[in-house]
Amino acid sequence: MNNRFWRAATLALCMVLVFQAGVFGSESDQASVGGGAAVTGVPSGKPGELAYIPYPVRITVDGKTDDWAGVPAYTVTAGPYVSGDLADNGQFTWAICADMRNIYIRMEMPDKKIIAGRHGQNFWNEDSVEFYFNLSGNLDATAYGPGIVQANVNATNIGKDDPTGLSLTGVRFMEEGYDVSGYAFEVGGGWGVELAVKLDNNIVPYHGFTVGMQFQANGATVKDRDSKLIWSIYDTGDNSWKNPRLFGTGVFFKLGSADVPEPSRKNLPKVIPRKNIALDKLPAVRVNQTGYLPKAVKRAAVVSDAAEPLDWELIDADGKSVSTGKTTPLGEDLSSRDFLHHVDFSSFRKVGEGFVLKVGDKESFPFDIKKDLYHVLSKDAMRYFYLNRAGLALDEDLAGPWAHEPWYASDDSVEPFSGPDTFGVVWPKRDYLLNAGKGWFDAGDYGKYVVNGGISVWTLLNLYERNPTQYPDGSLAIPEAGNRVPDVLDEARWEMDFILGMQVPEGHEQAGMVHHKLHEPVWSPIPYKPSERVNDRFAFVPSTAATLNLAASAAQMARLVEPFDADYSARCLAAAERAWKAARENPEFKYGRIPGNGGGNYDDFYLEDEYYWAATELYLTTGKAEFRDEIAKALSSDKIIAASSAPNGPMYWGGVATLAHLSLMLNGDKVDKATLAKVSSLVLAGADRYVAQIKDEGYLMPMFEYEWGSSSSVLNKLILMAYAYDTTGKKSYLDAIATSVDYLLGRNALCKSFVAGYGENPIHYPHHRFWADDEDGGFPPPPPGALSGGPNEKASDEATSFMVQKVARSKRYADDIRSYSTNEVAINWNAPLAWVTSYLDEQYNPDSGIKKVGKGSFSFAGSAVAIVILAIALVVIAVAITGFVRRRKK
Ligand SMILES: [Ca+2]
Ligand SMILES: [Ca+2]
Ligand SMILES: [Ca+2]
Ligand SMILES: [Ca+2]
Repeated sequence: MNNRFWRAATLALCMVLVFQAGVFGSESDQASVGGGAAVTGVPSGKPGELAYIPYPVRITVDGKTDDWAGVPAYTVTAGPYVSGDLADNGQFTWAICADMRNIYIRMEMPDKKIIAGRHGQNFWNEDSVEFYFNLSGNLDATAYGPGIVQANVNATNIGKDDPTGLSLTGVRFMEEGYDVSGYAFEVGGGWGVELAVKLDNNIVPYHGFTVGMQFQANGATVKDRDSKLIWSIYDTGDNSWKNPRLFGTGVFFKLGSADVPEPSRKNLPKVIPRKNIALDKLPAVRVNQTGYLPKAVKRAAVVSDAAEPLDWELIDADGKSVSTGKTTPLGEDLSSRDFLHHVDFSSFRKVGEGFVLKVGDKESFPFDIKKDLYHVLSKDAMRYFYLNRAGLALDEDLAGPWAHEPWYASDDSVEPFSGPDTFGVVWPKRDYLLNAGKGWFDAGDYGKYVVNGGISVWTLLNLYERNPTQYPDGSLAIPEAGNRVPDVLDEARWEMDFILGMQVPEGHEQAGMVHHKLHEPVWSPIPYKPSERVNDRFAFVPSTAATLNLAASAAQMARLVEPFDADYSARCLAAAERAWKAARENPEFKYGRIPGNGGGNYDDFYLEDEYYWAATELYLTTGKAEFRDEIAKALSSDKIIAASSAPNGPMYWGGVATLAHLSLMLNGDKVDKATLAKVSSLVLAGADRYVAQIKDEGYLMPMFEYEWGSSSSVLNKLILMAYAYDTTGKKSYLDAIATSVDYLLGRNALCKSFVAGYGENPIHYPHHRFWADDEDGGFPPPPPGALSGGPNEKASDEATSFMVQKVARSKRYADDIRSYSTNEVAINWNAPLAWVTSYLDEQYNPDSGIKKVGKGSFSFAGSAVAIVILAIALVVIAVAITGFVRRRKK
């Protein structure tokens, strides 16, 4: 006999019998269940919004539920994430009643594997149930205070025989002195609790007494919580633990009353539906949801386990079939575990809107085919930086809904950290303040980090150095539009000024070194709006890595800004040379972790690449032999040589050798032939490796591991391919870039556009402290053009860690503000997005006003020249032959 079947069947029967009212919506008054003691006549409330609390009801708290007959019960299956199996943490049922001294609660949850006692005090992360009350009388309260509590009871309480000995956690639970007693017990196929919550002496139930209340269940089916069920429909994002206004409403109902009291709560929260769409409701035909470029490669992926090729059909906005063909079956894609087919409709080159790709009865989201596909997207990607500027009031006319007061303007006079760090090391007081205002907030937090600023500045400046016609003055919506300086230089300068401000001033110990980072000693909550001035933000210990980042990026800036602002250029170069000297004198300051909280570490213990990068930028700007020798030395190192074809990507904030290669390639006229040939061959080898990686991924982009920030690792690989295309003119590089961007914009295992505001199913809830999409709280949605870090096979936050056991690696992602490990945004990720989309705009949008550069752009001109030469040659031959014939005729 199948034991599991009988357990499930028994459970189902129990649920129907005992919880009939709840399962069927408690529509009617309660029928008598099980004899004369049953409760009757309790009015039905509104599912997820309002429930009546019958009293007085005689409940014996003994872990047996026969005394609950007739008390309405409610079944909850909704929540921000669900296990998908109703018999395994996929639902729970709750019931409530009271007498004059206690509120009684009963909660039960089907559960195939009880996981409890494995997460310390983090009961929320395992099988547990939660109840919440707001008995304060102020049901509009948006924060916890007297009379408002949350309590969590986990499954470790099963079998305890002392009802006063329950383990509980919660919010304000201890402060309120809540007296909760009861039992947890196993029931067929699951477990439950019967609890008494003793009423405060000040609270006496009366007919119509209105309270806030909430019931939730956490389910762990493998290890950590992977199911979160919530009764109140006002709480769609699991925020009741911080905002009691999201509770539902409870109204006490005196048994036997003829009238149904109205709740006194009138000001109900707005129900804000989550914008997430479940994967099984998304199209099986996966396309770039923004669209395709008319002349670029156009590929789609189709989830189907059909062994044979399928017919595909491209339908235009009028419903007309404009192109047809057969799919290519791929079989199983190992990263997603999806069975896939590919569609190639590259030969269709007509411009239009609202195309749909149909394969059998499956359809894609609608998409466009247009030349300027990336024109606005690339500018939005650039705008990310303006919208994250620190110390600046973002005006409504430029920033729209993302406008705000200046934040952390106090960074313009910030103290170096002193005193004990979290490791107990005491750092000495430094007698200077730093002017480290400006800069961009790094990511989802408000920290500013020199080593992540360095690569981000480099990426924007490199975009400009490669093609100075990109982002001329007036092209971006920034305050510096109209100052005669190209806007991309203005934007990069905002961060450069912060980096310069982090340098230890002359006349102090370690002068010329650069402080590693700047943030508060504790993480700020999320969401969170900072204030203008604070006194608990510090510049943490100088590091050699940060110092070399300044040397590199300031030298690069000096070279590019020189025609527009010679003074600033000189200032940057002087700072860069000071930094170089200081790094040479202080090579072993490899810190990052100080103070141990409040911000990311960004620690880097391998610095050969940083020396190489700094020497390169300094050499290209100054031409000094000292730096040229450093370049030659670095290029004999195996690690430097391997960097530009590292399987996870050619560069990141701690691996910067490839930045130097690319700067050298762009400035080939300043570099000796052998060096240029060497770095070019390294870059081409990397590009070839990454193009080859595309074949291994069913969703067609270069990926090795789905690392933290996998979206950016794809984009950095595409920058290498762009250099390869510029150098060789080989179309396969350009095709690889275009098709890989399709992955980021929706042709992926999640059918998700990882760029906010682009596509039918874009990211909505990035990990960002301001873009929390909570109108009530004054937090705007993410701005268009913000890139999510994307799937992370080592997903490690509260919203995703369970996926490591349960979900294929390219699907370990949650569009959830809590998911810093899969859904954060960051300056060093948006910078390559701006770079690559600007590149595609340059290549494919002749109307952009941007000049094409690189060999690829000369292919047409080149072939025109060839045709002319060939024509001349033919004429010469013809003339010669004619002459020969004539001579023969003579
Ligand atoms: Ca009982
Ligand atoms: Ca479980
Ligand atoms: Ca400008
Ligand atoms: Ca490094």
